[in-house]
Amino acid sequence: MFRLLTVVALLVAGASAALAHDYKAGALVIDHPFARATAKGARTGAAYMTIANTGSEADRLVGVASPRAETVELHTMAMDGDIMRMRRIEGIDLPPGATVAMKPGAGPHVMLIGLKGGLAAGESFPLTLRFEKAGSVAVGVAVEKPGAAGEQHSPHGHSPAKKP
Ligand SMILES: [Cu+2]
Repeated sequence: MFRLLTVVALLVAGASAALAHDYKAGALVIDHPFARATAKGARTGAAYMTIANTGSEADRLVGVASPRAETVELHTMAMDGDIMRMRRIEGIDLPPGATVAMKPGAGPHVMLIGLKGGLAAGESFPLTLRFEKAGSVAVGVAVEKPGAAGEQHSPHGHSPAKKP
């Protein structure tokens, strides 16, 4: 009985390790890059991940690229009165010891503009992150089912009129 339980525990641990994929680049640990599935043929999507700087020197995420979209940008979202707006940012600071969480609904994220086909749950696509000190890191972004209403990234648009 004890042996059986051990095997089950190992299987469960193995499964969650496969889902929670992470990548290391120098002192940076990039955990679980993911995106939410979009409508078929959607032109925009967003990717999220957690980046921890375990070193003693500051680094900065300064670029993102993917063959999956025509343009990939770093964005942030912030409340402007009652309206959630997003804007492009040049980089994301990673102070020593800091963990920056990109997650749906608020704050920084990777914006995919001009998606080549929508994002389907279960697929995975390549994303390259460029850091000032750690250099370029290739990660795989796992596409997950759309979240509960209100957690989805889609409501904010990218109307050209709002661009500076
Ligand atoms: Cu965005």
